[in-house]
Amino acid sequence: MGFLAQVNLADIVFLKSVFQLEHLPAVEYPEIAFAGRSNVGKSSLINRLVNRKALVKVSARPGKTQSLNFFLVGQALYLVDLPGYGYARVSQEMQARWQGLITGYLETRKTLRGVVVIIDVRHAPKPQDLEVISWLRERGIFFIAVYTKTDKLSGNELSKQVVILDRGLGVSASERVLFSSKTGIGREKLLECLDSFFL
Ligand SMILES: Nc1nc2c(ncn2[C@@H]2O[C@H](COP(=O)(O)OP(=O)(O)O)[C@@H](O)[C@H]2O)c(=O)[nH]1
Ligand SMILES: [Mg+2]
Repeated sequence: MGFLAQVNLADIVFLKSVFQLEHLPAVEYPEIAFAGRSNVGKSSLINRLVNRKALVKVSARPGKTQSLNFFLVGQALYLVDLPGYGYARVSQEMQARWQGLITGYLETRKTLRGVVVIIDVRHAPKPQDLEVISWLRERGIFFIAVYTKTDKLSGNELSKQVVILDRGLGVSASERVLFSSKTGIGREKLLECLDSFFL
């Protein structure tokens, strides 16, 4: 049985928001981080994963989460909601600061097991997503790509988009999961993939 199967996902509590690396919680539990462009559906995905409707605030206004948000799950695991990247309507200085916070965290965090990179399945491959995936690869950080909002496409459109994204992002079928926070499709598969972070 995998690590996650033994964790009570429904037992999730918000711990803290971190705006500076100095304020990270003590390294106590293994961690899974969630990254993605603003408004991609990151918060919705985390809520679906733990099957809670509104634990993580779902926002119609993008670019709001500027902090690393730590959630403690089953007294055994941290889920870390990273600030959304690529939100154009903040200053360059702000973007640089966010990026520093995210990369600083990902590069130094000893307890980080892996990163979930969330991508809107409807969109063309974005340079920033490619950048993040290459960056994680270069550093040997485990990741799984999640193509979310699949409920918004028909079967045909979906198959076409998946091929385009796989090619554009250089991701293989075993490195990504098709997901919908609305229907819950892909949840079990994603949990399996996350479990492989703990092998
Ligand atoms: N139809 C559909 N809508 C989604 C899905 N995931 C997120 N959304 C919607 O996309 C918007 C942004 O979601 P949110 O989780 O706040 O994105 P975040 O900014 O990345 O955390 C909200 O209006 C969500 O209801 C999904 O899988 N299917
Ligand atoms: Mg969010």
